[in-house]
Amino acid sequence: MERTLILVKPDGVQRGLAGEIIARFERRGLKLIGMKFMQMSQALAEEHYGVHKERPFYNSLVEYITSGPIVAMVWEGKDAIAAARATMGATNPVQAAPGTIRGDFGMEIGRNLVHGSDSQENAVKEVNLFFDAAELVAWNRVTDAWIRE
Ligand code: DAT
Ligand code: MG
Repeated sequence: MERTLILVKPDGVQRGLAGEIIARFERRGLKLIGMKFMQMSQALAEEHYGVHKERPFYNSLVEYITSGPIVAMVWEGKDAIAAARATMGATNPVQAAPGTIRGDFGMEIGRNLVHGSDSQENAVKEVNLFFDAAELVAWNRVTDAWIRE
């Protein structure tokens, strides 16, 4: 069972696409186990995007992600990380396939609407960075037998 951190980035919230984006993960069959509406601090953004610190786009990335409220979520399921990444689409929305979140709603890499963890190791780190254990809810979903064999 995997968990992945998903963020609706500030452009997604500002454009009124939070519900649409959340619905895509929900309809896919991933299970929501944590969610909060928040604005990221400078410190949280620097920690979250620490791997990109040396990249030329780092400052604008931190500025963008802290520029307004986001929706932070944890989604759970077998293969949750890869499934969520596929639902998001390629990092650059121009290259993202139609039918993906970025391919349907995005035009630029610096406004790509959504974040999703890219590996199990990073998922664990990112979930712990945004959520306390007590904020994650274990629950039985009655439709699971129709989503999972
Ligand atoms: P992803 O968000 O698909 O995991 P990433 O982890 O490589 O992509 O990069 C994090 C974010 O940084 C990405 O969502 C948008 C921004 N970014 C990545 N590469 C970029 C580039 N070449 N120019 C501008 N922004 C970039
Ligand atoms: Mg990434």
